[in-house]
Amino acid sequence: MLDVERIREDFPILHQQVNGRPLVYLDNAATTQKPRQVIDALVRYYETDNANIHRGIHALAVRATEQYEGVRAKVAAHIGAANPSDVVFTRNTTESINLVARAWGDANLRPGDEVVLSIMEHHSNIIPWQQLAKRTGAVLRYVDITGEGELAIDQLRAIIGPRTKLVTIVHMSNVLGTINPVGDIAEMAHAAGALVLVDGAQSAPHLPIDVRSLGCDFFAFSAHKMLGPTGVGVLWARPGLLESMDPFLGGGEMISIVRPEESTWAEVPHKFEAGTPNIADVIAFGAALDYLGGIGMANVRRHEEHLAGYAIDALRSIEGLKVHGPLDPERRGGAVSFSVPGVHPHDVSTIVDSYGVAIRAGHHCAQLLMRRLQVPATNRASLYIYNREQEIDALVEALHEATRIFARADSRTAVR
Ligand code: 7TS
Repeated sequence: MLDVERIREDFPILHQQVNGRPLVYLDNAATTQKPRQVIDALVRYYETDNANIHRGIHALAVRATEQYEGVRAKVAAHIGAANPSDVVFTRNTTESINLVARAWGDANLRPGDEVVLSIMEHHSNIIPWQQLAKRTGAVLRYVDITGEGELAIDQLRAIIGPRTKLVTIVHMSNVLGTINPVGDIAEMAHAAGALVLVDGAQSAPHLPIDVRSLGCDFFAFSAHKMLGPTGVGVLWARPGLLESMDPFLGGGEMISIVRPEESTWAEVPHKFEAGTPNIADVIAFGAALDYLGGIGMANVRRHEEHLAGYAIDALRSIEGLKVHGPLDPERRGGAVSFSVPGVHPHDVSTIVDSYGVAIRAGHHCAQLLMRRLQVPATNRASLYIYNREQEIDALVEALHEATRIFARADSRTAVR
């Protein structure tokens, strides 16, 4: 088990009162808080090493370049990738997916080709494919979920066929918490000659990841959901794939030789990192990876599995409350969406906020899933390494208060 109290000492932001109560931060699926080590790395870089990278041969440029490239190697190690050169830094998961849609999709899809995705995808794994379909005449095929909020795997098996060129699937749902069997999905897709993109925005922060055993072709995630700064994303591609793709953006840093009419490209991954990258935040992301590595991702997972089970049981003790997604913590992560009967999700969040508890209300950028669940929005509590059982208790106490307030309001309306 994690020493949560010890971990909490590293997060300055957690030690504050909100609305007169200790802050309970349960919006980690949106973004996580940053430990002092990450904040210090940012400050240290700007105070001692700031320079542009991959150019200039002065000492600061060399130090900045070494640190930036060192983080690429750390990312590769963190996700079990064989080569740092298969890791591209982007701005976020969204940009990583758009990069694949443009640089791979435009060159490889023809009218009638199929892209298979699920209705539990985040908009960032839907919209780029809709745009690609418009450009190329490709067709999107959606896989449904089961009543338990798991991927309808038999339907997926039936949909994948000779026209399938890409299966693009979320590893862990940001709404349902569902963990999808991406290893099995990759086998099915590859048997049909299709590639597989895994949206790892919610899995990379919470599960041990080994891209080689997952068997996928692309893996995308964001630093800010795993203790790192905003503005840094990762796209990993299977060895050889990036070489076969044309660049997404053109400009400085990504070229080899520039001629008036035509130019040649730099080696991968630099071919995909046009312009000055987010040097400082990439370097600080390295401190986040060190931090998670120090804890161990298996320990992160164990902690969250326990806490998710605790949260689901505690939430379900509220009469009529519905938890969406799998109830078994072994089959899911710590993003727990729920609906409180008779209270709009935004009202729930506002009341809970008055207790110092930060949760999210809304469609969570998953409107297709909301429609399938037949709800306009949900509330969502999402967990991380610094959360404790007593914070779940604070949430549940605040939810009881929300239901009491709305029950009173209802009875007043009924009298009138
Ligand atoms: N994919 C999934 C599964 C996500 O949860 C998110 C962000 C993204 C992609 C996009 O990540 P970005 O870093 O490019 O924005 N999810 C959420 C969320 O659930 N609440 O706020 C952001």
